Amino acid sequence: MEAATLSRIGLAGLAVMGQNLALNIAEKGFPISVYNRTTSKVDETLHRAHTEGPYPLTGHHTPRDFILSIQKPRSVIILVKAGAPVDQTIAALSEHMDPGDTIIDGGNEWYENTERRIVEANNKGLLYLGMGVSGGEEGARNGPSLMPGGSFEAYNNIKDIVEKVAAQVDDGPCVTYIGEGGSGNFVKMVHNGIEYGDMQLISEAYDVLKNVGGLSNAELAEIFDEWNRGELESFLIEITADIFKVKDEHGEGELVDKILDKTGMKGTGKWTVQQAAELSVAAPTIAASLDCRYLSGLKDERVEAAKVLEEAGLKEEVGAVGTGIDKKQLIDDVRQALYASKICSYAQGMNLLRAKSVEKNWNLNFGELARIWKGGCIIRAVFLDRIKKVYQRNPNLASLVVDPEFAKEMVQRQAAWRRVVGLAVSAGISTPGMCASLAYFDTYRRARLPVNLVQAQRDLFGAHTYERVDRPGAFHTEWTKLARKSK
Ligand code: 2AM
Repeated sequence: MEAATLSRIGLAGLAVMGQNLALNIAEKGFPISVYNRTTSKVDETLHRAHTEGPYPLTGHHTPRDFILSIQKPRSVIILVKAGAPVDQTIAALSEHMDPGDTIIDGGNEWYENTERRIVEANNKGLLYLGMGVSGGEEGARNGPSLMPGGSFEAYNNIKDIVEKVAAQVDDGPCVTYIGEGGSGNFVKMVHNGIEYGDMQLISEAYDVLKNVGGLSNAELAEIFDEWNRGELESFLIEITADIFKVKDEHGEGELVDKILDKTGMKGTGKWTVQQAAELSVAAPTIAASLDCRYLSGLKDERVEAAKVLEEAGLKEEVGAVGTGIDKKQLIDDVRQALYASKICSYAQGMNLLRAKSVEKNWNLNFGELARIWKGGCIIRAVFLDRIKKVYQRNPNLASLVVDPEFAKEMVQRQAAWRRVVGLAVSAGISTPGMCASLAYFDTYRRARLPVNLVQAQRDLFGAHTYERVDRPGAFHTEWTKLARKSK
């Protein structure tokens, strides 16, 4: 084959994300070779490249043909199911690759798997990147947010491609070299954890507005549209407004009311919470969103619990709380509660990233992370530009909560935030995300917490010792003896 006919890059794994990313790359003018274990998907992709294009895309039915069709040093993106399929695909492809070639895993992979594969690839002279890809099907096709980590040399080999393929915002393409090792996967994992938090907080805002405020779907659509023109402007608020507008084609009313209240999930949110615990970082809003997904899964138990507790005399307080409510005020309060809760959730996510960056020496640039999340990805939002600027001003900021501008916004919103949470508690409408954010705020901002008592208890039953506020050293007290003696 003549050099001129070789592709610039290859992509293996042509499920939804793979197909769309391949077409995006081809559309940007980079000749690409594609491959999939089941060859019908190769032909499907070829067909799309022809009808949506024509774009410079060639299809290959064997790993060998596929690899040999790419110009050296080769860069091959793989987008197959995380876990064993990635190892199997690497084994099938790397057999035909040469030293200096690169494998880029674009799946939602556990970061330690990437770190293992980096070592395995290096042993064969291959370079490796673990690249988080966010934006779903639409993002992959028209501009995702990309989080590549691993070999810097490998990143430089594909920099021109990923910078064209990624979503474009006012301050550049939504891609940057994240750092070494599995940092790209880790950052994508935390992005997903933050996404869980955002979605949970939005669903709570919906719950309060619907069940305490009595808002109809039409009113909710209007409010979310309005919110999307202000400080909450974001992809998730925008799509939420759209969801409320869709009628049910099988019956009366809107489709949203017919959807079973049971959430699916694929695991990145759970990993985020596990990592937070592992690193001793508090991430209560993200944890609350995960717990809520678990509880939602117990649909049958919940239906039963509702019955049992009603028989036990539990009365719904929603009606009582909802009467005489000032709708306009409630809507404005919920908007403010949502915004303040969101700041706390992002503070948790960023602090988790910082803890990991310190542990692994990744040297993560938080301003850059916020910047590449401004477009393409699911959490994209105007508010991320603010976070970017905050970290540019002060890369060592202890928490978003204490950035002077965010601090002022939280203080301005705290009365509304407390009203919404208080109202929800009285009405028996659970708002675990908003409550977790508020408790996080109230715990973090207090110079003195009641854990002096916890320390005393630990010292009493386990002689764990305690420190004093007024003198240095570790102290132990014979609490029981002294207490009984003084009686
Ligand atoms: P398939 O079409 O041949 O099933 C999402 O499932 C993507 O991962 C698909 O492209 C799928 O290929 C691929 N995939 C899943 N398991 C795989 C494996 N063990 N080896 C290669 N590709 C795999």
